Amino acid sequence: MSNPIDTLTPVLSDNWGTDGSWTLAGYEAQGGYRALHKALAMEPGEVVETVKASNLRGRGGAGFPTGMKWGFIPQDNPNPKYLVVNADESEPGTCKDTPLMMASPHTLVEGVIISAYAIRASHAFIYVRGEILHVIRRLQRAAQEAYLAGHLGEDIHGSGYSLELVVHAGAGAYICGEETALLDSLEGRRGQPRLRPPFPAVAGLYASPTVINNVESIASVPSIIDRGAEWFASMGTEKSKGFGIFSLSGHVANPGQFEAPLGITLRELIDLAGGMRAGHELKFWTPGGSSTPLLTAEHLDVPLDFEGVAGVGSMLGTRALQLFDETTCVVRAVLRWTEFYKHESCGKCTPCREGTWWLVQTLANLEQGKGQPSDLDMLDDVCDNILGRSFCALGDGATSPITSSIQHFRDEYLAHLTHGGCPFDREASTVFA
Ligand code: L3W
Ligand code: SF4
Repeated sequence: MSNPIDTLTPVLSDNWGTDGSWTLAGYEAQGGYRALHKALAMEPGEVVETVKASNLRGRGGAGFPTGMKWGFIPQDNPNPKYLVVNADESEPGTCKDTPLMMASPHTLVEGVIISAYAIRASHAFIYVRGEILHVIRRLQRAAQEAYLAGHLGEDIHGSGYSLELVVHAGAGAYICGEETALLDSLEGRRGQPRLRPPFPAVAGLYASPTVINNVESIASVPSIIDRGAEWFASMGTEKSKGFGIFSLSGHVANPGQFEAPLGITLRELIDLAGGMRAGHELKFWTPGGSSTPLLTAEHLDVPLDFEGVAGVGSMLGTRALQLFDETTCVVRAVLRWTEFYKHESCGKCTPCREGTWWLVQTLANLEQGKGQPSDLDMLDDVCDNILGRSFCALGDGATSPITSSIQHFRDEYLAHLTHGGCPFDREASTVFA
């Protein structure tokens, strides 16, 4: 039988756990900044073409082709061009960018310099979730080291290309992970989504052409430049190329991050994580955080790529795999997530602002034994009035756990009515207890 470890492709996580991996010396000892020198010897357009040829797709949830997004930057626009990294990781269950930035901040900094060079940006920003001060400090230190080594600043390594990098701390709002709310926040305003189009590539930060990419997307760029587009595209599946960091949390024996080719299955990943916790079985899971519809044990062999997960009615999202065993009450789990969306709703549009409030009231009533037989229809109806009618993806995401859990676990919802509340023993579950 093959060793499950053979399925791993440690590229971004290759130096995690090595001594001083977060220092410039530690990173350079492992070949760090080699790709930057290679990129600076190329024309910016060649760098864009290489990333396009690799078929790298955005790692922040939506999977939009990275090279294509860079290609949308209008180079004839006289305004400055900006690169912004979305490091506002806050989707429930998502914990891939934070360990990457802690263990190897220079992978991101090197990716930023190469990507900014490709789109001819003179300023780059890393917008970091405000609560993770330790990460902000580590990135600031890495940027400082990169300046001192001449990787950043004026005339980088005599190439004639100059770049300023700012590490910006957010203030702890989930909505600022939405790209246009992030831009408002970066400009010093309250973070609320903007109408798209125009997309940021045309009118983004300070109304100028702006590329916004997720941490993992940008961190993948140095390896693509160093090893080539073909190498990257040789991994993964037909339309979802390369590797990704899969975060496993919840009822698994060894939760953590596993870097593997896209298309790996949950069954293989559970194997890598040492199985479910002893004596228990998988009941439901999220493929990409709580904004992606729940799946069940029936979906253990679905290829975890953009197409495979969409084929069973969900989304790959951020590969935040949260696993729950049979001790977990799905209604309670969904209530907790919905409380999160209600709290984080920015209030700009009525369906999400009012709808998430109604969803929490209805779920809480069911969970506490005060539900009505009409509540399930009410939940479906409210979700129907949020989905596709909200201003941004937060509203849509709030409905995902509810509609998918009713689809897969209708009987469990009904049991809350007949039992007069939650029929589960909360002590038995270590999650959402
Ligand atoms: C130029 C066009 N650019 C699209 C760009 C657009 C954006 C990217 C993807 O949501 C999802 C969401 C969450 N010209 C363009 C264009 N673009 N058409 O492509 O855009 P889009 O609208 O497909 O997605 P999005 O708004 O970026 C992201 C889901 O990810 N998600 C959330 C993760 C949360 C985090 C976090 O914790 N920070 O990442 C998880 O599944 O629900 O559906 O750049 O500008 N014609
Ligand atoms: Fe704000 Fe929610 Fe509307 Fe998005 S969907 S703009 S988070 S109120």
